[in-house]
Amino acid sequence: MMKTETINKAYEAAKEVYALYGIDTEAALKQLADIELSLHCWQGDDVAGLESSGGGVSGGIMATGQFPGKPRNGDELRNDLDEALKLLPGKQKVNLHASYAELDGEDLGRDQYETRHFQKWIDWAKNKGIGLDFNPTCFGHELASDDLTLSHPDERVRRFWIDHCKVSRKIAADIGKALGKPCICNIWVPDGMKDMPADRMRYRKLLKDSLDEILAEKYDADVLIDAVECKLFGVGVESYTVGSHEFYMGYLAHAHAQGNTDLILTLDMGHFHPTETIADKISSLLTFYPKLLIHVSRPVKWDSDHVVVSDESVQDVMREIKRADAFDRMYLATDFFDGSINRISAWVVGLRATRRAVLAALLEPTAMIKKAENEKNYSDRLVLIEESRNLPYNAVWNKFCVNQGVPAGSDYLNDLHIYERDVLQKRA
Ligand code: RNT
Ligand code: ZN
Repeated sequence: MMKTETINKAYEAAKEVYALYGIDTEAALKQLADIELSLHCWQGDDVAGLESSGGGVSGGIMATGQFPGKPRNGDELRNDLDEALKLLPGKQKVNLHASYAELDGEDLGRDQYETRHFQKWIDWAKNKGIGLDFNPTCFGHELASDDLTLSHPDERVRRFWIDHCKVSRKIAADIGKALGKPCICNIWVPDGMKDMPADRMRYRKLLKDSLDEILAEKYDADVLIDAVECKLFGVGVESYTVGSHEFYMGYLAHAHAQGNTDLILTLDMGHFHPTETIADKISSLLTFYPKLLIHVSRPVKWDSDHVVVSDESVQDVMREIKRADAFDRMYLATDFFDGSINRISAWVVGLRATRRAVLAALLEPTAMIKKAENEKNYSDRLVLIEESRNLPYNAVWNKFCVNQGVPAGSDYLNDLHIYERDVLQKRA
């Protein structure tokens, strides 16, 4: 266990160093406490969902691993979320998928889901004073087995998914109303093809028509924010993705021109070429659109959705947001799934890494670096960028944990071990 006294001493020293760079660590701690991260529920059960039939992944995404103690119902999943949330400093929301509906034996299709099927989630969130986000689930279903949903040429299949997305928006809006916080409803469809399509255009036109219909109904931005998530490829759908980056860039321009100016784009860190990062895209999008949703993830050689750690790509994304002074224009949501380790540890590591990267960015002496650039002092700029990456932000992070009443450093391991022994192992 780290002693609070040690943490405080290290913090005071760090504070002095940062002051030399014109950075007020107290202000950064305050700002960090207010930044909301949306914790994805689907890490908790390898994207299985709570429906009695179907569920699970398909459409190019995959969760692997057999770590014992996977939750068997909504109550166990919420219990696990409670445990993770206890170990996370700062504000969190929880991000749901439609496949986490609790139908209690009712035999309904996803196109017939209603808000009442999420009542337990709403009550749970209300009780905790947190917001919820939402996603239609256009995968893990027999009608998604062609890897085509909103762009399916069969009108019956396409209709099913259109209706599913429509009810999802309605549910999301009700959630936003019930919790007094806008619910982000993010549409991602897996649609694509394993091998070279002969008619790329056809599916893209169908996807556009489907989205037009889905998004036609207006909801108040106080309760619902719609987002669309682009992608490059998935396993089994390597040759063609209908909803590519260019497709959704175009769609966004189209929607905004039609007056749907609340629609936002989702950039998932794993959805581009393996050497391409999303950091550079942020300022481009913010030049034209007021807000942006980011799926914080860690692709390992492909969109593998590994648990987020403090690597260069996450740091880069957060630095770009800081440099654009845009944390208030950003919705930050995590998106990864690893069933090979304690699933609660995955949440805690990933969310803490994300928030720590936000902190490191807030502490960057951006004004100094920009000044060097404005004066065309590019060597000074490089020196400052390099030094600022190695400033003692972790001492400030530990102080943040103490302030927020959660274990600092890796001290939360003990809590995880106890929960694993007392809860997870008993689920066998
Ligand atoms: C898939 C997308 C999408 C999903 C979740 C489950 O590649 O990233 O966001 O991971 O909706
Ligand atoms: Zn994603």
